[in-house]
Amino acid sequence: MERTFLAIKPDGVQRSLVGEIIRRFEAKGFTLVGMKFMKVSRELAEQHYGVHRERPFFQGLVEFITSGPVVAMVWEGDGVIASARKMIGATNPLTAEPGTIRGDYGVNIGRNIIHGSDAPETAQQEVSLWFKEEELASWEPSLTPWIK
Ligand code: FUP
Repeated sequence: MERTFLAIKPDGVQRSLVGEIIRRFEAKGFTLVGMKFMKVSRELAEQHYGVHRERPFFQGLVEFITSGPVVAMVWEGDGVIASARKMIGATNPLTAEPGTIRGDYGVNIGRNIIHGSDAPETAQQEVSLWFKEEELASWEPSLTPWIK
């Protein structure tokens, strides 16, 4: 079953959007298989955003993601990687459609509330960067016959 990595960033936590965000993915029919509330180390932040290392916003991004606790999660479901990206919306909240998380709650590109893996390879890398295998639990929700 496909899995993706999602993280509610420090601004999402500070703005009390944790419940609302989890609610959306639960209501959609995806299954939560791992979750932790944690402060991100500089090392983890630099690894996670490694592709942006040379970009001008990199230092600010690392400062931001390490500035307060985040909610790191793994979600499972058919097409969950692309579907979660749609539910999250465009990187820049100004262009994110209403109805998406960033479109509904985001204002600034540097404070865009949530991260979601953008492709199968990055999903796999990010899940194993943030979680140990024993921190993930596969289970079958009783809704299964209705949505799968
Ligand atoms: P996304 O996959 O939508 O989270 O976006 P990217 O991987 O392209 O960017 C990662 C993060 O870098 C974004 F969430 C916000 C930040 N960023 C900026 O601050 N400025 C930019 O111009 C682009 C990205």
